[in-house]
Amino acid sequence: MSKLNILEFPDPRLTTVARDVDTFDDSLKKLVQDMTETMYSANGIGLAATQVNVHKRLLVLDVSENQDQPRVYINPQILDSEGDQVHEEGCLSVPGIYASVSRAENITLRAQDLDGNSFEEKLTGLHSVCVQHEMDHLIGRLFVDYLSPLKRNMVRKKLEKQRKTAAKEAEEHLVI
Ligand code: GNR
Ligand code: NI
Repeated sequence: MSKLNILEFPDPRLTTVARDVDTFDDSLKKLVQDMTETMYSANGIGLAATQVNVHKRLLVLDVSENQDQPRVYINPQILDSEGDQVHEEGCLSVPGIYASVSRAENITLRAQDLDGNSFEEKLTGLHSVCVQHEMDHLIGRLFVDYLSPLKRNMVRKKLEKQRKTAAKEAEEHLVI
């Protein structure tokens, strides 16, 4: 298993639209294992392939309390959605930024598993939020795209500042 690098906003590669997975082989299993390890190690509850610069339609998540129920959804499709919910969201590609986003409350999802078998699930609450957040990544969309351009610019500036501070600290450590 290996940990993968997570792309960060405003990296243009995060705007790539992913393509369907059509080969269910060992390299797909390895990718899912690596994505799951990357998600756990970053303390995330979900990860889309787009975030690790793989532009295929798949996502992993684990919304269980003990972080011991990893799930994978390949070629996910929302068949039906109803209701609304507002949830505070964060994103491993937009570190340290949180904002309320309105999404469907319940979704009926069709996806494939690692062997290519199709299944359907009805999802609610955080599970539903997380799948919708990840599916947005697969079409090149981030939760900050729901904010006003002004707020999105503030996010960009804050991340730039965080990166500069981190780089400066790394340099100082080197000098000392
Ligand atoms: O770790 C994550 N937490 C989270 C919280 C609320 C709504 C969505 C998420 S997904 C996010 C991980 C991530 O960036 N997935 O793409
Ligand atoms: Ni995200």
